[in-house]
Amino acid sequence: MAKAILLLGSNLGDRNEFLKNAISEIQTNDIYIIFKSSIYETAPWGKESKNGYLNQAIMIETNLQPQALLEILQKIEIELGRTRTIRWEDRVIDIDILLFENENIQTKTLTIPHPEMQNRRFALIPVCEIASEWYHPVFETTIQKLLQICPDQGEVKRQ
Ligand code: A4P
Ligand code: MG
Repeated sequence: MAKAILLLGSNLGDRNEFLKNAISEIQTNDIYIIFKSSIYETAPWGKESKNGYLNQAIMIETNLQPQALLEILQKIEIELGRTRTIRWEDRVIDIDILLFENENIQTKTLTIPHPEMQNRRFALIPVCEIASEWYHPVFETTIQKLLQICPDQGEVKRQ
């Protein structure tokens, strides 16, 4: 089985409930959860919004290939009520694949490692809690090191 790191985010509605429901849906789809980070209150990144985010990282194990995993995660987003409109728009649930083993993937639908993770404290801090020594295959260093050198100043507080 392959290990991967996912990042969950919500900034609309009952945010804790959306994270909880996303995790239980993920578990019913042949995806096994090994570690869950704490839930973090994070300042909106990239687009002005009055709604703060909750973010949580999970480490999973799965027999699925990355593209199949993405499709299942997108199905779960839709089941939970996600509608896609504008990029970075407020959302009830977003599930991104940050890392998949030490794979480097670039297709039309999938970029792994996630191309922005190194620029986002809201991603690096939760991941660091559960996988600080995970080796980033593009930057060839650990998540902990990426957090140390990350210039982002966005607020990230454990809930
Ligand atoms: N896609 C490519 N690579 C991946 C990947 N590794 N994981 C494609 C997931 N999806 C990937 O995503 C758009 C397309 O990205 C998908 O169709 C998929 O094929 P989306 O979820 O539909 O749209 P989006 O999330 O609005 O866009 P994007 O660019 O993925 O935004 P991000 O990077 O997810 O950022 N601030 C805080 N504090 N916390 C947040 O969680 N999230 C965002 C959204 C902005 N600001 C935030 C947060
Ligand atoms: Mg997304």
